[in-house]
Amino acid sequence: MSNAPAVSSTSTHRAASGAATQFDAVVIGAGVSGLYQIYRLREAGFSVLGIEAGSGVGGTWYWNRYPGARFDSESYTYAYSFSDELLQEWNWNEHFAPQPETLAYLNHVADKFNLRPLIRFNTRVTAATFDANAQCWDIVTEAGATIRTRFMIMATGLLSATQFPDIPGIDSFQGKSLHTSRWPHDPNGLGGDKSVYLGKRVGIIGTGATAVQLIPHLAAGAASLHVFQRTANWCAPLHNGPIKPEEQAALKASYPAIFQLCDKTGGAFMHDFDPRSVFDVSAEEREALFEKLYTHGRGFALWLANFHDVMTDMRANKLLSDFVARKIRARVKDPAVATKLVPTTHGFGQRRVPMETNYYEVYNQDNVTLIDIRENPIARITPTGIKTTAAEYDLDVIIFATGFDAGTGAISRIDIRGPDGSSIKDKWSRELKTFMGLQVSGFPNMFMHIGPHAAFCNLPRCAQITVDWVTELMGYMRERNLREVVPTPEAETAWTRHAEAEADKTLLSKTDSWIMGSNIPGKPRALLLYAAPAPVFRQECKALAENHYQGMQLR
Ligand code: NA7
Repeated sequence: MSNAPAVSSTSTHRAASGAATQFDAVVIGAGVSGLYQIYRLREAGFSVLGIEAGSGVGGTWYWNRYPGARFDSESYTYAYSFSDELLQEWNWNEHFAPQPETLAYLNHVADKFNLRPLIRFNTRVTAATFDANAQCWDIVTEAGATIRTRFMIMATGLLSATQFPDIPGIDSFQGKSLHTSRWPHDPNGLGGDKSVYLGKRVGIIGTGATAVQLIPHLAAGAASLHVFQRTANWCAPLHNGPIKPEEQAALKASYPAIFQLCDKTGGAFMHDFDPRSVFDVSAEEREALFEKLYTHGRGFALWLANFHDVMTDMRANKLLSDFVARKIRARVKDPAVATKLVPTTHGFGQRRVPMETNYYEVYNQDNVTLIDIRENPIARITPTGIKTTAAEYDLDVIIFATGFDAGTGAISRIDIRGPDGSSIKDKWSRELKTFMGLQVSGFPNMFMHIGPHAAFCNLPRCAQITVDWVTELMGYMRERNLREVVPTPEAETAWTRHAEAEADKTLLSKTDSWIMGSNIPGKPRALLLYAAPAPVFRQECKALAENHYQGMQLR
C-alpha cells in the first residue's frame, strides 16, 4: 500500500483513463455508501478510484426513478451525519424525501466534497481476480480495461441486481416493458419519465414495497391499471408531509439528538419497540397503541415502535395482523377485493413492510383491477399483453415490480475469483457465509458495504459504521506495513452461525421473502441481513478493531 497523498483530480483523471493502474482502493458503486467511502479514504490520504455503472452518482436513487419512489426513512435520519456544514446547509422539503430530492442531495454531496473527479462513470465491473503474489486485485471492466488495486470495496448496494420473473413469452411483448429500477429518466429533471404510463393501458406484476409506492401514481394517470398480485403484503401508512419552515429550524438544531437516538435504537431509526408485551396490557390499551401508530405514526412506527413481541411471538403478531386486516377492509369498498388484499401467507412485518399513501383506496377506482395470480397464475406474456389461466389482458405497458437478487446478487454477478481461483458465486450458491457482512474467507482485501449480512437497519446509518470501520482497518494496516487481510474460515463459520441464531429469534426467518433469498430460484435460504440490533453490530465492529482484528489474518 502506498502512503499516497490525497489524490488530486488531475492524477485521478489520468489514472481513470489509463489501463492497468495501482490504487490503494477501488470502490465499486457511487451510491450512499460508496460516496462516503470514497470521501473517507481520500481524507485519510489513500489513493482511491470509484467505479460506477450509471452516468451519475446516487446508486439506488439514480436507478429507481419510478414515480412515487421515496424514502421510508425520515429524511433527516437518512442524511450523512459526518459534516455539520452539510447538515445545516441542506433543507429537506418533506419528512420522507422523494427520489428526485434525494438524488439532488447526493449530487450536492458529490460536488461539495469534490468526489466526482475520483469516479469513473458509465463503467461496469465484470470480473476481479486476486493476484496472490502482488497481493492486489485486478478488476476488469465491461470495456476490457484492467485496474489494479490493493483493496476492492463493494459498495454495490443491497437491492440493485434486478430480477425479472421467469415467465414464458416475456420477450415477445410488442408494447413497452420495463423493470421499476430501470425506469426511463425524465429528460427535464432528476426523476422518471411519466409519459411511460400516462393515458396507457398498464399492467404491473408484483406488489412489494416498490409497487406499493408506484401503483397510486399509475392509477391516477393510466387509462387502465391491472395489478397482478401473487402475494398480498401488509402495508402501513407512511404519513408523509412537507417540512414547514419552523420545523426546519427545529430539525437542524436537533440533529445531534436525532443521530444519538438512531445510535440507540435497534433499526437505527427514530422508532424503538415498546418494552411492554402485547399481553401485558388490556385489550383497550393494546388497540389504542395500534390505532395511534396506524393513524399518526410516521414511517416504520407501526412496525418498529410497537409492542416488542409483535416481531418475536406469532400470537402477539396475530393481534396486530388482525388489526391491520380490519383497516384494509375498512378502506377497500368491495369486500371480495379487500379479502384478496389481506395477506394470508405471513403476519404483519414478517416481510419488509411496504409504506403506503392512499394505496388501498386505489382499488376503489373504476380504472383499477386486482388480478389474483395465486388463484389464476400467469400462463404467458403474449405480444399484446398478459394471459393468465383464466383470462387475457391487452396492455400497452408491462411494468415488472419484481424485485432484486438482494444482498449477494450485485456481488456474485461479478466474476470474483480468490487467490486459488475459487469463485464467490460458487461459494454462495452452496451457502451464504460472510464474516460480519464485511469480508469473505478466501477473498482477501475485499470489503462489502450493505451487502449480504449487512446490519438490518436504516441503511446510511449502518453504512457509516462499516465505512468508518474499513477506513480505520486500512489505516491500521498502513501503519504496520501490512498488505493483506482475510478472515479465517473458522471465524467466518462462527460468525455465520451466530447470524443464523440471531435470524432464528425473529419472525422474519419464518416466511418467504427477498430477505430470506427465497424470491430467487435456487438461492440458499438464509436471512440476508444481520438481525441483531444495530447497536450490537456497532459494538461488535468496535470490539473487533480494539482486539486487533482477532479472527482475521493480517500479513
Ligand atoms: P419485492 O419486495 O421483492 O417484491 C417483488 C414483487 O414481485 C412481489 O410482490 C413478488 O411476489 C412479485 N413477483 C416476483 N416474481 C414474480 C413472478 N414470477 N410472478 C409474479 N409475481 C412475482 O421487490 P420490491 O422492488 O417491491 O422491493 C424490494 C425492496 O426495495 C423493498 O423491500 C425495499 O427495501 C426497497 P411474491 O411476494 O414473491 O409472491
